[in-house]
Amino acid sequence: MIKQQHTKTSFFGFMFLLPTSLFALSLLLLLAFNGFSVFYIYLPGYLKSSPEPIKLLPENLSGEKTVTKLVSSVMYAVKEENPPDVSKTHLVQKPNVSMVPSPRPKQGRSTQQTLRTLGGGSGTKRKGVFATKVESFFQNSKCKPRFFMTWISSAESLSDRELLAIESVFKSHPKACLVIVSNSLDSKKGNSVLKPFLDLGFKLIAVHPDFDYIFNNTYAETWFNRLKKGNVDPGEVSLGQNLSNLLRLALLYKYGGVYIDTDVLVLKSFTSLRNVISAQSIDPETKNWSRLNNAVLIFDENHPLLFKFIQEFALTFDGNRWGHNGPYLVSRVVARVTGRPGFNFTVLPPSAFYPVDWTRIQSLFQGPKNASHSNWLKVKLKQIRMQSYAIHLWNRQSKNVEVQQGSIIQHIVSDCCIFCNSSESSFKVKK
Ligand SMILES: *[C@@H]1O[C@H](CO)[C@@H](O)[C@H](O)[C@H]1NC(C)=O
Ligand SMILES: *[C@@H]1O[C@H](CO)[C@@H](O)[C@H](O)[C@H]1NC(C)=O
Ligand SMILES: *[C@@H]1O[C@H](CO)[C@@H](O)[C@H](O)[C@H]1NC(C)=O
Ligand SMILES: *[C@@H]1O[C@H](CO)[C@@H](O)[C@H](O)[C@H]1NC(C)=O
Ligand SMILES: *[C@@H]1O[C@H](CO)[C@@H](O)[C@H](O)[C@H]1NC(C)=O
Ligand SMILES: *[C@@H]1O[C@H](CO)[C@@H](O)[C@H](O)[C@H]1NC(C)=O
Ligand SMILES: *[C@@H]1O[C@H](CO)[C@@H](O)[C@H](O)[C@H]1NC(C)=O
Ligand SMILES: CC(=O)N[C@H]1CO[C@H](CO)[C@@H](O)[C@@H]1O
Repeated sequence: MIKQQHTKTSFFGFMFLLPTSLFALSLLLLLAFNGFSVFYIYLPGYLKSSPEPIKLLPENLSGEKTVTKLVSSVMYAVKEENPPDVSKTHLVQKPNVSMVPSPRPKQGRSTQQTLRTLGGGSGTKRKGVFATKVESFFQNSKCKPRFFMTWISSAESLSDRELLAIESVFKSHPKACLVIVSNSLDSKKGNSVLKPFLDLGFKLIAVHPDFDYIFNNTYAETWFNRLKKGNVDPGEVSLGQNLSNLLRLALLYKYGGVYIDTDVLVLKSFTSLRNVISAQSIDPETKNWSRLNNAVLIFDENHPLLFKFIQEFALTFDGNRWGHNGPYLVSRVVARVTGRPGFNFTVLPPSAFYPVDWTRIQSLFQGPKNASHSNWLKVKLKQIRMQSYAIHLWNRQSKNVEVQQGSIIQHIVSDCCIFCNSSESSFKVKK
């Protein structure tokens, strides 16, 4: 019903733009359509996409009749929480610069400093390098699909965990191209870290970000210029993290492809997924999603939803509120555009990328405690293997947790590793 109304309204809106003769014709057309009680009309160049922006999961997750009805409509309660540890971090380490709001001039300076650390400073000598590198990489590599990661910490802090995430991308997508947007890895040290992958013929590069280029001609540019001038209060939260939230959106908007966080393990091919974002949690009663997450995003270039995300980021940035520019941002925007024509995307159920909630992620690392627990582990593992395309490890909650013998994660690690001898050691299996 709602769908129909929306379409109808838009159709009427459209008609008022027409000359009268056409208007009359359109009315006739509309009447004819009404006869069939169908309002699903394609107007070339206007209603380009389906008037059903949020579809259900398009297919069987690998053969099982699982996730059927999931996200039929949207939960508008996109309430923000306080900074537990839920998150997002991993990508970015807090730059060693205080971002606490302070007198203007000083703040401007520390922003500059941070931007330099992040590789987005005003350095002109790299002008054009990013564009050239990325474009020739894509041209020469004939790849499907394109993956993007960002790494804004030091090369030394890239651990076996992140390497395993990279392995998992190629294990499921041997023909993929992976662009790691990173200041620190676009270096000698970085090359040596990535060499084992190149030696096996996988296609990946690490490249220094050029924010001016990546954000060019988007709302991100406006925001970024204000930030550089010291006119954005970066707030207390790490600027790097927030830039990472924006960077992923702008990269996908520009190039299209898959963005994944470095604490996500890919479990199976994404090639059947297009224009998707996934719920992180659903409301147990209504079954509507209650929160989306931005750790995995798959979108075509210039997708209108990405445009909205970037716009929202620029207009509502608040560096003092946890998650406001990340998971909450995508949740807010999707809630708002749901039901509007012109957006064509799918909200996947949590099982797609977030099969285990951050509050329970540690259970993946536990070995069997007794017979019934052992049984539970088996069922859960089977479920993840069947239903999930990827698994977000919520590094902040799990990075120091030991992997016990017989745990789910131990099996998953061996499913998705390429250099299996070394990866497993990073997950410190307790014998
Ligand atoms: C919506 O997107 C799907 C792929 O996700 C595509 O097959 C379909 O043609 C699109 N529909 C419209 C109306 O653009
Ligand atoms: C799901 O997959 C099974 C086995 O591949 C198939 O028999 C079934 O028809 C599929 N269901 C849907 C809804 O596609
Ligand atoms: C939740 O979904 C139901 C239908 O499943 C819908 O009627 C309801 O409006 C939705 N609630 C919210 C808050 O979106
Ligand atoms: C980080 O900042 C602290 C305090 O400002 C300083 O003591 C420390 O040396 C800095 N570390 C690095 C790596 O710059
Ligand atoms: C931004 O795009 C314009 C064209 O719209 C181009 O002239 C300009 O050089 C671009 N700037 C950067 C930094 O890439
Ligand atoms: C088995 O182990 C689980 C997890 O530690 C525990 O919650 C459960 O109570 C145990 N069950 C029995 C029968 O001991
Ligand atoms: C892991 O395997 C690679 C080759 O697959 C080998 O070069 C390397 O030495 C091995 N590392 C360990 C710790 O066994
Ligand atoms: C406003 C906002 O979302 N700031 C975020 C910047 O990044 C940190 C780390 O993810 C978040 O905690 C903040 O919420």
